[in-house]
Amino acid sequence: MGYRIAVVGATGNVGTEMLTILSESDLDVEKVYAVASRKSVGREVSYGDKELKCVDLETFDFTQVDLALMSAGGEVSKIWSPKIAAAGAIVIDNSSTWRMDPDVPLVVPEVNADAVDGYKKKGIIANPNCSTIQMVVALKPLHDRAKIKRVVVSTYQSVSGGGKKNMDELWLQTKGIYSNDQFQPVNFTKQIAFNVIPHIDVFMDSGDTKEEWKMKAETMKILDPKVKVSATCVRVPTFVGHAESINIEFEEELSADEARELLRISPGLMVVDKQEDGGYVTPVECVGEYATFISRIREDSTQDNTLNLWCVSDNLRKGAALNTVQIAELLANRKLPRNAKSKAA
Ligand code: 11C
Repeated sequence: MGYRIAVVGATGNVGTEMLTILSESDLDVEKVYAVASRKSVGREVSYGDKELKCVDLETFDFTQVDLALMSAGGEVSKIWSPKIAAAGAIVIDNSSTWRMDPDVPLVVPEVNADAVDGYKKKGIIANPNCSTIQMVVALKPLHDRAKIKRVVVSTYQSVSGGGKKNMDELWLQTKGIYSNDQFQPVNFTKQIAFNVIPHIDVFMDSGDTKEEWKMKAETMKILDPKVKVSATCVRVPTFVGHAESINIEFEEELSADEARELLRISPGLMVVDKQEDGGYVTPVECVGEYATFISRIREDSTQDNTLNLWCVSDNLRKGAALNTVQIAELLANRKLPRNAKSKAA
């Protein structure tokens, strides 16, 4: 008997990717439910070559599923994740609501798989922020080899990180500029078409934005609390795929050549690093891919034991839906039992 899975927020950017990746996964799946808010009830979403009709979050009986993959936003998660866990299903939550809760594990399978067992405390597992996930997958093998002291990262984040409405705004604004139609910023604080904006999420008292704070706090929770992270997060006018320029200072010496070989053999990573025209990966090439791509690995000649690299990943896949499904696979590999509260357990 396979697992019964609810995808909550099934019509969103991440929910639709979750359904696609689930349909491609080796996970033993018995039944998938597409769960959404009342306004989307009856709407059809694709699950592989099948169509699923969305059912209502408010009335869905979560005792009939073993896992709930949540991507319905922070406010929904705050209310619903504990309710779903109380119904006996394990929640894998894509919002930021539970990430810093000490009783909720924050998991990237390539980095801290064993942390997943922490789900037993609250029945909730948190999926990290997209920009954190791709960075920690890249940092992990380097940290294991040469101990990272400090990371300075600048991001180039696509508009899909903010949902479909942000993708629409980039599209309409780009067209509008060509056709002399005015299109004022709505979801962004400034024009995003043909521009870059150094502001993602709200400002905090420190002067960092919350996106920048997440990159620090989440990296410390997932990788190592001793690693220092300084981040500048920037929205750029690409639709899908986040890129990051990462400067990494180590305690021990690590050459670019050795780092390249380590990254090449590490899970979840693909190194494309030819020092020639086009010998690196850009966001458009990572769309729809599972890997996190690493390019431009080189020594930073201004400081001892320091490397620079370029990291690109599909923010809707490894940054969200894929990581969530990988956590589900991790649980299945650890023989997660079916929901004990289910009538058909
Ligand atoms: C962005 N990283 O690109 C954000 C989206 O905490 O899960 C994901 C926000 C989060 O806008």
